[in-house]
Amino acid sequence: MSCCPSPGASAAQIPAAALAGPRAASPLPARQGPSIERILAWYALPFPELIYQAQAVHRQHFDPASVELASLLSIKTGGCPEDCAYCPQSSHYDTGVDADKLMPVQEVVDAARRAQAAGAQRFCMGAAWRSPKPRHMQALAEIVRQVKALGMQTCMTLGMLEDEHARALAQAGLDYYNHNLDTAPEFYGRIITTRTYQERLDTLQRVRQAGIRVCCGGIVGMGESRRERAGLIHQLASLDPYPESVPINHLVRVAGTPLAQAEPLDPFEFVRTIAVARLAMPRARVRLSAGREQMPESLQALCLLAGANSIFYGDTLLVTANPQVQADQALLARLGLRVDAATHPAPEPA
Ligand code: SAM
Ligand code: DTB
Ligand code: SF4
Repeated sequence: MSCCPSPGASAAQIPAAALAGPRAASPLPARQGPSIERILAWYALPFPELIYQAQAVHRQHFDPASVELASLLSIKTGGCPEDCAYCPQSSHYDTGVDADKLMPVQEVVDAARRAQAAGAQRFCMGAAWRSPKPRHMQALAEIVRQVKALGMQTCMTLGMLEDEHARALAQAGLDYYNHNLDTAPEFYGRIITTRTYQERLDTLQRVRQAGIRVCCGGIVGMGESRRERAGLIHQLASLDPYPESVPINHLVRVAGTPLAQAEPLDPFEFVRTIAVARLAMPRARVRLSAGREQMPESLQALCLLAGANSIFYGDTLLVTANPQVQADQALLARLGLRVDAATHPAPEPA
């Protein structure tokens, strides 16, 4: 990954097509997490001081030598009606990803078994939908039951959910639902025009009400400013309670998407974002998510030092490449990191 001199990359640096939408007013957060000013002050700390503070908080809640491994599978690929400017699976862009149907239950369970045999503790299943249809729910519930029966933690990301969909997934035993806020409210309309920030918040609330743990994070490197990165962390930390699992994705620039030529983010700004997420959400699992394939191992190690304690593990993410399993095993061994039996983060105190 190359380095760009300005940590506060401005929206003017990304292609005009990706900047077509309006900037929206911020929705009111449900609870007051750290203020944007507080978060910006963390971002502005000297790098060693920021890493020290993030490490100290990390160690209060987690063993710093323990990392969680989650494998991903795209159970329904491509042809998505949403226009997310970063996404290779949107039908709005010509990225060479073909649209497919929902995978048969048995194929998904076989893939989960292989991921478990390779060492994954959690199996995350993604579908390129705006939202699942009622006719999909029986197969989805069966997938959750069978993957869980293997002894793996289960996570799904299927787009927006109705109450009854969330309840059906909860009843099947789904451990986590991934639904990202992706960026700050005021930048959202520049990236996605086919849904609103409020719709994302509504689904997150339905997931919580159904009793499913929340996995919610975002993407950096889309041309947002530092204040907008801080705005994302503020929104996440203001969810009530904040998510148990927070994926921080680095944009994977995919040819054919409006963000294919986005200005690269300063790598240290990415590490700062991980550290700030750790400080703002001390008990969450902070997940070093998309973008590792494009990062040197030294940068990944810095992210783990800054408070990340989970990675996506397996040769592909959903449709783009991830580091090879053997390379990750070797990296964990070189860093002296362990993979323990899966646990869920302790709930945030009231
Ligand atoms: N369709 C569902 C949704 O959007 O919620 C689930 C699948 S979607 C691919 C899950 C997440 O993947 C997105 O919210 C985004 O954060 C991440 N993602 C997608 N494309 C990416 C890219 N090119 N680089 C980094 N992260 C990406
Ligand atoms: C998340 O926040 N990142 C994962 C998972 N949740 C579903 C997806 C990353 C996708 C990266 C691009 C791709 O391969 O499609
Ligand atoms: Fe569809 Fe999800 Fe991709 Fe957006 S991120 S285009 S909703 S698959």
